Amino acid sequence: MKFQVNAAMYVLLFFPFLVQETLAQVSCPSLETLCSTNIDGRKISSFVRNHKKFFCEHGTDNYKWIAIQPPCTSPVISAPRQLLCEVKTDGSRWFVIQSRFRKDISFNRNWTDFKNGFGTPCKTDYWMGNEIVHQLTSRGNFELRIDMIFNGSNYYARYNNFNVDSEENQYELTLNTFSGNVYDEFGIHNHMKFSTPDRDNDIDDRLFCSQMFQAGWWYMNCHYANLNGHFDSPTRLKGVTWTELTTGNYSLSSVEMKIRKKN
Ligand SMILES: [Ca+2]
Repeated sequence: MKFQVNAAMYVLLFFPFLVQETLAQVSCPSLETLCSTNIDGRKISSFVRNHKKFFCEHGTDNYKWIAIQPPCTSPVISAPRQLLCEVKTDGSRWFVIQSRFRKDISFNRNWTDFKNGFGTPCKTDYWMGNEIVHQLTSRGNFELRIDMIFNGSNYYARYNNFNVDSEENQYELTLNTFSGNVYDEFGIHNHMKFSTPDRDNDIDDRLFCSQMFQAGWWYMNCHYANLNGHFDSPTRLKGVTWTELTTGNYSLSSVEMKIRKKN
């Protein structure tokens, strides 16, 4: 009798968790809220609570990033992979789409690499991938924030609307409604298509900006912001530039681009 009572209590206590786990394995909840978390990054949303996560330390002051491997594939995540969330800045909940401060991997890559993404969250510099950014930003209204460090000072640029169109439309960029503590050097890239060293989508028939600067980016003819450039390149305009800060001659110390679904 005692055994039966204990067994019944066990089922009552743990059945909801069993159901939750089972559902998580067979369904794929909305990924737009994947990065939802509190400010210190320790309590993450119910969606990811039981799934693989890796905390990335940021100095000694708690965590800044969490890498999360979603439990399922979907049109947004077509293959199992880790994604990077930023959980410290301005209310957190950011998907990191570009992270460059380790300076350990090249951004001189082809269309397929930029489409699928490259780098390992928490371990190397990182490009989330144009396809997943397109899939995410086609599922709601997203904002973009760019955080930069130059000469020891912090700068940011924010766009209240951010969208990347489909591959069929060459991952065309849409962004507007700027704010920040720098001059808006990226806004002029609005409506540019993405170019890589093996695909010329810039707006100048005489130039092949991606080959000239050996990076994938939304080049026009060619750039005012070159955030996928080469750190500390000796070649003018080839660096990781934000023209107002770096001119064409220097590189930012670090840059991070992140997006967040607006409520
Ligand atoms: Ca061209």
